Amino acid sequence: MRNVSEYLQINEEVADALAQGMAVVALESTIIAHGMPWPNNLELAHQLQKIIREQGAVPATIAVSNGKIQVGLNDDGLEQIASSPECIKLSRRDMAWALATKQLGATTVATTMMAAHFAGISWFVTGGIGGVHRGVADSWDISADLQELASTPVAVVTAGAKSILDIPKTLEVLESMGVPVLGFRTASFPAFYCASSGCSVDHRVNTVEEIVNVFRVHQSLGSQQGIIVANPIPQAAAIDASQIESAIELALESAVAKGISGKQLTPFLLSSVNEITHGKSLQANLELVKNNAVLGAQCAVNWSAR
Ligand code: PSU
Ligand code: MN
Repeated sequence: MRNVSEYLQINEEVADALAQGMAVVALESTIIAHGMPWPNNLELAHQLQKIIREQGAVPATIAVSNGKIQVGLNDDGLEQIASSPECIKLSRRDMAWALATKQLGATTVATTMMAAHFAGISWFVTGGIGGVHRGVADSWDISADLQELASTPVAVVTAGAKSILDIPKTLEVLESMGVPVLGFRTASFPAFYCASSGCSVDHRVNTVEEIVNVFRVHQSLGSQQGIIVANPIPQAAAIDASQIESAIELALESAVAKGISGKQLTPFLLSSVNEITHGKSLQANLELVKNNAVLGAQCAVNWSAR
């Protein structure tokens, strides 16, 4: 019954690179479609591809269209995702429906991991992962990203998680599910806009070689989990913790007042925080993703060289 290839469209450049064992880096599209405003989103999408190429790897931005999981968007594909209001945010539960009914959809961390694994791509660069939301006891809102990290062996390079989430609970779930959380040159789990959340990572790693070795051993053990490579935002781009905390509090209050929940919540909070900080958070967001693209590409290149 299983026939993934029927629903997978890998572009020629990515397919060639994979066939030759060259470095490939997956990129998600929800960050473009629902995480950032136009036209910054399209500009970032292009910049990420350029950064990854400069490091010697091939970028593969992932999305859904025409009944296929597209692995490796070209310029037209990127523009369509960045500019189409009808583009749907797809988590794992949405994938079969979106493919069967030929929706235009953007992939989250969960579905980008899923697609990368289908395609044979081991490295994935994003901004922030989803996690356990604040107020989880009432809402039961836990991102499907965590379940995917528990069951799909792809390495995810991230600037941690935003404090729109309950970071201690997010880390507890990752521990329960056996997902290694590595801090790149830090012992603290980064909080997206801030270099530190005040929570510890499991293990600090200081070099690309160390990251790659850990993931290699992880795979040798037959582990089904992904791993998290937590890469703090560069200091020059970071936002003061108290400033971002008050913006997040306001955004959360506004979400409650407007009755926003479920899959709309994360995009709503992102755009509210952007408004409240007068675009400062967007600037930080752009810088941290680019920083992750450099590290993710370096890991992929090292991974493929051996
Ligand atoms: N966190 C961010 N920026 C984002 C997202 C999360 O700082 O763009 C996106 C990612 O695509 C992530 C998704 O996988 O939101 C999680 O959404 P949810 O909480 O609905 O699972
Ligand atoms: Mn959710």
